[in-house]
Amino acid sequence: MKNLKIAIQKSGRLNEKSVQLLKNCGLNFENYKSSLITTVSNFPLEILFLRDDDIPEYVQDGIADLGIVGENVIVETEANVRYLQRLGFGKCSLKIAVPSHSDAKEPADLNGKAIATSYPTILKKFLDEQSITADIRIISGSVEISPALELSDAIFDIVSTGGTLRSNGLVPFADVMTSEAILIGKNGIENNPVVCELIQRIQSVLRAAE
Ligand code: PRT
Ligand code: ZN
Repeated sequence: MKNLKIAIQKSGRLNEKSVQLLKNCGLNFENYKSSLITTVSNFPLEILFLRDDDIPEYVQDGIADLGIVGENVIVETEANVRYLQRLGFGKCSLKIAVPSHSDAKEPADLNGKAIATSYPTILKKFLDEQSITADIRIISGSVEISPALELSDAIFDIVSTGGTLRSNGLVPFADVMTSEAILIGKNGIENNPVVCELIQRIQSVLRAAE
């Protein structure tokens, strides 16, 4: 039988904890920074190292059977995948924030404002639900600087400690979603015995850490 493939982040905030989780499940593999794929020597699994943004679609399309990625990325890409297990790391929230001097007081005050974000799909859905019409400006990085540059009136981004908001003179305005790393799988893969075994091992690692 062909080995299953799991996609994890190549580098970035989720890489180390994803690697650690798989090692704690007893999987032996080389973790070279330069490799894009590695084989687990004692379990029928290969590990693909990818940009996190690509993981949901790779799993949806079956290029990978499983993936570990932030829920925010799954929701943003609107990929059709199964949530198999919440993993308890990579926790953050996605918030709208405004400059501390802003006169915006409630969500409706965002009508007609420009909001900078790297997560346009999640933001649009929130604004639609609140019947707000705002101008969504898609920026790929350093979103927090855009109000100071007068590129936007507000931002929508990931917040964890809030330090980046504060150092850019921004204050939280609306909580849109919370996120953590999730084990996802392509539809139907949850019945595969190798996947069931991996999920059981992950659950015992998570329980032991409680
Ligand atoms: O290269 P690649 O595309 O794979 O990675 P990336 O640069 O897109 O993502 P990366 O590694 O930054 O984050 C991966 C995932 O970690 C995100 O999709 C989230 O699910 C999760 N996560 C958890 C975070 C944070 N916490 C976080 N704090 N992602 C980003 N941040 C950013 C935040 O946007 C802010 O700009 O960190 C900055 C500091 O946050 P504060 O509030 O602690 O100051
Ligand atoms: Zn990314």
